Amino acid sequence: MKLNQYLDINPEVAAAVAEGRPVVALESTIISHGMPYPQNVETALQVERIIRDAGAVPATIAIIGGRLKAGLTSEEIEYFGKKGQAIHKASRRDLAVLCARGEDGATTVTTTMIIAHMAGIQIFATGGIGGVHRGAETTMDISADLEELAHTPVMVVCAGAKSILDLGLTLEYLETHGVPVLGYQTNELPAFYTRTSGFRVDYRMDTPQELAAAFKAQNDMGLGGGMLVTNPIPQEYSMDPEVINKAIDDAVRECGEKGIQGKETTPFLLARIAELTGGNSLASNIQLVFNNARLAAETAIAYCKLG
Ligand code: PSU
Ligand code: MN
Repeated sequence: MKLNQYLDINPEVAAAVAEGRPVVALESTIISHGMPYPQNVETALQVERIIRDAGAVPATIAIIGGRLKAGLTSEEIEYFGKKGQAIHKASRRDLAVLCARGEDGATTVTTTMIIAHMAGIQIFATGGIGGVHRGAETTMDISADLEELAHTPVMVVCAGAKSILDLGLTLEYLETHGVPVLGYQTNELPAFYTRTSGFRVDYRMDTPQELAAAFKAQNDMGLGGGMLVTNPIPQEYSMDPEVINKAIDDAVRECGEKGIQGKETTPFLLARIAELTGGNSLASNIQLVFNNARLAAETAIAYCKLG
């Protein structure tokens, strides 16, 4: 494998990739900007344990001192969790400058996909992706995550999209850019905190083997681009739609009133929704990440078996 001069692959991850063993990438913006300390660090460490217990190697991805890192130590995870929003939230546009300046960066879905691909990792687990924001027809706020899914061949396992986004427009965008949206054991796009949204996915897949086979076909044909797996939150942790939708509507309205824009929008909404639901949304968020980590590990194992 040809490595670029900015990339450091943790030795355990490098060995697994070289030997064709399963590896699951994890993002660091969810740690620094997606959850409060200390739950962010506890969750990140537990997610790594779940992936190991399932038989795959975790690779949490971040930028440290201008180096692209595939695989963090627990001390590094603690550092990202403690620094929180003081860390630069790094999207595609930030990579070059952060590396040239030797700075730290928390990787979003976009930059985690980029670095995972550089490191030879194909499967990535997270909570939620960015998408087309409500009101995007005037703000043009469309997450770079969608563009990255269109171009970079990494499978992203998420719990669907939150209704802080416009779910219909997000699906339209993914369709235009040729990104398959797969429902795991469901025909409906899950809405992150709830199992249903009223929107249909492109295909229902019932096993990790089916997911792996679809991704293998896409890669073998050289179609390029990623694949989005949407895995519903387990029933016992899903939220009452009325409660969560009210909190989301209130948070979106406050966001507009405060004039919050750009990269601050998603972290503001996540934190405000957690406050408005008395922490219930955070508890659900943590459980759905665990659930996605398990499915991603099983899919990575199935993918490796395809050779
Ligand atoms: N959704 C979540 N938790 C998160 C994010 C999204 O439930 O932590 C983060 C991810 O890193 C995602 C990013 O890639 O927010 C999207 O930000 P933006 O909307 O600014 O593109
Ligand atoms: Mn945005």
